Amino acid sequence: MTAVAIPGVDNAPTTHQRLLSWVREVAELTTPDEVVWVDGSDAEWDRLTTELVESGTFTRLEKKPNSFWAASDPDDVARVEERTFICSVDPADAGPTNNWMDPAEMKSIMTELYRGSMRGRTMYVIPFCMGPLSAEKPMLGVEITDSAYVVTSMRIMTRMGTKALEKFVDADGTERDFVPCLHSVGMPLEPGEQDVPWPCNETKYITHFPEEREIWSYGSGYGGNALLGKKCYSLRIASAIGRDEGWLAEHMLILKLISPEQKVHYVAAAFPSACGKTNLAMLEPTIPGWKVETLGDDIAWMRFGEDGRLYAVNPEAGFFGVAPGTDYHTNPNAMRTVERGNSLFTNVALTDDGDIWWEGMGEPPAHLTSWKKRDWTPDSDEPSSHPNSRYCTPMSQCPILASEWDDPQGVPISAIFFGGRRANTIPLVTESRDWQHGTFMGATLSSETTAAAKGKVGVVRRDPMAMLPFIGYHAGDYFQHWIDTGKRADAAKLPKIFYVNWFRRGDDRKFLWPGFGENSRVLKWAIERIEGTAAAQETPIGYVPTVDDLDLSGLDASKDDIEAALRVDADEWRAEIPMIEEWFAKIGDKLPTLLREELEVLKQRLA
Ligand code: SAT
Ligand code: MN
Repeated sequence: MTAVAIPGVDNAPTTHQRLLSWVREVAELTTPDEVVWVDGSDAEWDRLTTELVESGTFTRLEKKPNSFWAASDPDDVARVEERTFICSVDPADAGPTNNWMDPAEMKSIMTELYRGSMRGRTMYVIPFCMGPLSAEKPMLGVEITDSAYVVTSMRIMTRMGTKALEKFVDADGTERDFVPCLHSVGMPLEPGEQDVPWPCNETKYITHFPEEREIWSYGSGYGGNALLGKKCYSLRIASAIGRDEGWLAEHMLILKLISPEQKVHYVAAAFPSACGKTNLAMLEPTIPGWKVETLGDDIAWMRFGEDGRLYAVNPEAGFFGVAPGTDYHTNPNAMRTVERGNSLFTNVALTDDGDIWWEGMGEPPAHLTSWKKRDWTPDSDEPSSHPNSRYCTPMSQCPILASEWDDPQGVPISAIFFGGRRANTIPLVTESRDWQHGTFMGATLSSETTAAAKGKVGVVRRDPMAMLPFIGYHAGDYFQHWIDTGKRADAAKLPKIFYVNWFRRGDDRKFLWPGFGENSRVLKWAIERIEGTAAAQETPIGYVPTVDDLDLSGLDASKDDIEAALRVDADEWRAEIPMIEEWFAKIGDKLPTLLREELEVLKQRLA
């Protein structure tokens, strides 16, 4: 092919040959007007945000420093799971929980979509690193995108630009591996054509090539579809890398819990999208003397340390949190984080004086501009903000950020929580008997669907380890990998696994447990179980506290409600069995025998 003269393509600030040739190849395919190598500087941020204001994508907020409001296309508001593919060479490696297409076939379809797709636009090259830059083996990636919104979001969510690019070539000149992430909104501009505020395409593909460790995304500008360091790299591709290298990439927050005696425990917790991970990560305990610090709100990479304990690192550098429902009561620390500015808000409402507002933030102002860019008043019959609207804000601004957050070693995990959103059956908290039983709990985790993905909300589905849309390979192999992980360590050093449900409802449909800061009572009990100082009852499903085992001092809630939240109802559980069986049948032959045995044990205990 004859080289085309695309301005900027040769201004590469690196000698990394594979990167250079990939960038040139993509530029020749997508034919942008120019190529910009992203450096991550303040000057670049100022230039891009100014351009985004001029193009109508961003509105600068008067009331928050260096912060912007964006409203997406109304059809581009969440992850598109039905358009997400794992293109492994062998379909069996994608398993029953992923969409699969032959990689060569997918590449030929997408190559045609990408052909000329950046015409009239700038192609940005974003070098980034997931996890600390000082890691012995930094986890590198490069996102090529034609969206400046993606560049500014990636600047908040990842360690990127020059400081990441410096890691691409070793001191001795060795070129490091990186994950190529190609993204186009799929809306080329003809000469003179006016751009729209939120370019995207009706046709969408979010595609992963696990063997090549590559990501191709087309047609969406939104969150997990477009910020490819997040779910695509740090969960789908990283889970496949973790399987091969013996570690875990999980959809988990990481928090540091400090007791009144200054004892420290680190907890990782997996919940499906939009089930309160960020709130738990930044929780303000209601029990005196206890403190929580935050290390991450969405993703944890866990590897064994030299001492045989499991250490967690958060690969991200920002929070991409669900806005509605977040306020000074439910999550004061998230509010304080965004108050400091330097944040992006997508699909929330805009106030007349240049601030943001969303449902759950107290009394609504008399007039707002809704996420659909329409006039909105408290009488409007639609919410002002999309239920999956998001704030994107730097972790470094979090007032309770743990000092270890950038430590490449990570932090040793004492407890893993699995949780879902269930109106019935699942008690407030259950402790597993051992790692294998905990793996069973995770593998059978269920939750009602939320607005974080397109589709019906409120349907109970199995969401193993809260990873259903994020496991980058066969779910049966993934469960086996969890079991094997437990076998690689001394049982006493493994984190203890708990199953929680903050969302159980009473007969009146009201939540039985107050949640939020009161969840510290459950954390405290879990830690005391680990330390051997709290009691529990053995039940068919595991160890469950009684009302007397939990520290409920000063809690303003009815004892009956707490009892109902803790109840193990054998009938409800017996009704759960066929659903678990159906789920296991879906996993098929690769379901680990040990999990089938766990199900048999549960059935016997319930009989
Ligand atoms: O859209 S994201 O995947 O980035 C957020 C989420 O669903 O958890
Ligand atoms: Mn998430």
